[in-house]
Amino acid sequence: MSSKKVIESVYEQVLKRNPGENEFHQAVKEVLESLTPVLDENPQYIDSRILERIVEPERVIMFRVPWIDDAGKVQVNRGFRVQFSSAIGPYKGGIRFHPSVYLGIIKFLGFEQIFKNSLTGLMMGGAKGGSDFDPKGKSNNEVMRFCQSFMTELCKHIGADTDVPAGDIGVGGREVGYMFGQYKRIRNEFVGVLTGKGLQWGGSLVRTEATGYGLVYIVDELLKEKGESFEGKTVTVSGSGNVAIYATEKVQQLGGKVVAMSDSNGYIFDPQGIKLDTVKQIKEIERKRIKEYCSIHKSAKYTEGCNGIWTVKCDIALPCATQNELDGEGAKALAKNGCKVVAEGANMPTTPEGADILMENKVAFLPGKAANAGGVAVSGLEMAQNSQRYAWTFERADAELKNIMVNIYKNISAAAEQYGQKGNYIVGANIAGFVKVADSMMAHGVV
Ligand code: NDP
Ligand code: 2IT
Repeated sequence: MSSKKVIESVYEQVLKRNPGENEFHQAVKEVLESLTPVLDENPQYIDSRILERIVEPERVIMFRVPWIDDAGKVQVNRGFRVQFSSAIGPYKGGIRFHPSVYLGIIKFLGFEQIFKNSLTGLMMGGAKGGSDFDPKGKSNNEVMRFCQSFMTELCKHIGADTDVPAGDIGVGGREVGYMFGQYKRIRNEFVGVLTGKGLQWGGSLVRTEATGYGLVYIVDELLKEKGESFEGKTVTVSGSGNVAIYATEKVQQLGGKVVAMSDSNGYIFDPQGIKLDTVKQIKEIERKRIKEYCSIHKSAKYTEGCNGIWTVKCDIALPCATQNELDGEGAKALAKNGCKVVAEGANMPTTPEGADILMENKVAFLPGKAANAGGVAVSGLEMAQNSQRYAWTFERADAELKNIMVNIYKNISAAAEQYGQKGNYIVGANIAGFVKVADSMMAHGVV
């Protein structure tokens, strides 16, 4: 069978076996479509059914998470951990708490994580977990009780050399702390079983900033190649969570001006440049809505609806909120307004149509599995520090992060060029991420 036919048949099987999991279908399709030239050159991957195996998670765990709210009522959520691939290291990937979470979202994220983790050059397999629990509006005690119940089941399936979760949407330092505490209590082990830990108990410096900083480092490398820099550039950043905040911080440090940010309700536009301390206060400390910014800074305007952010004129756009937030319409608006670079801080924030439109309009497009790999990369460095029972300085962790992001840029550029698609970083990232995993699977036999 030709490579193209193999890919079509694997994709059809994925649709049939995973009905209704649209985000998973979307993520698989994008990766498979990039791989034709690799399969042409490596028929051994076809013979060994690497594609058929790589789209099937090694293990899917789904469980009940019962907990008691502040009113004394019993609540029931659903928990997930999808252990997708351990070909190049222990399973590794974040945990998402958001009401939209269902199996299809966790599978898409776990699948992407395989290739992202491979791109970091560190020994980490791919996984993702989460729950349809909504942390918004919950008290600290409710969040703690939920995290304890979630970890009471999850702790049977993870371990420092087996599977190491971390944060994602709705899971930050607070939630990692509660989950770590419960793991330690049940298993009677003080080990690096989660990353993104507090600095006093095994966390790594730079992990909080890593995804956002890494995103800006890789864009900076791309700009350098064009003889440019962030200096004087206008930037829009969607979202106002962990990734968005630290992407904004690094853009500002490098001389760029971030003029817009958002949350799931709407976006703020501040032509004088976003005052990040205010955003940190509202989002990290008070856990309130981004709209509040405008009552403090009169130069800013709030618009209801988060998709409108793509109509703001900018040189560089960094989608850092959630999947499929940048669609065809948004991509057209960006291109029309002269945007030159889009780099994904979130996982799969651009729809396939959006990505096509951006590339047709010669907008440089860096996909999430390369551009947001800085977070998991520093998670890998946290694991290394935990193994050494030693903590690196901020400068050392930051320098390692920068080095990893520069290497990712070089590797995805080289892979795109090698397979005749110079400048197509989607293809470059998928191929560069895939080959290492596929070769490892070949070496391990049929497992
Ligand atoms: P946070 O929970 O800290 O922030 C999420 C932000 O995105 C919030 O501003 C939130 O708004 C917004 N958002 C979430 N869901 C939606 C939605 N359905 N529609 C519109 N806006 C939404 O999460 P992170 O910053 O950690 O994660 C952001 C993205 O980055 C995700 O795609 C995540 O998978 C990805 N990522 C995260 C990494 C990390 O290390 N944390 C690493 C690599 C990727 P609101 O407050 O209104 O919900
Ligand atoms: O999507 C991601 O890469 C993350 N949420 C971070 C995963 C991690 O293990 O640090």
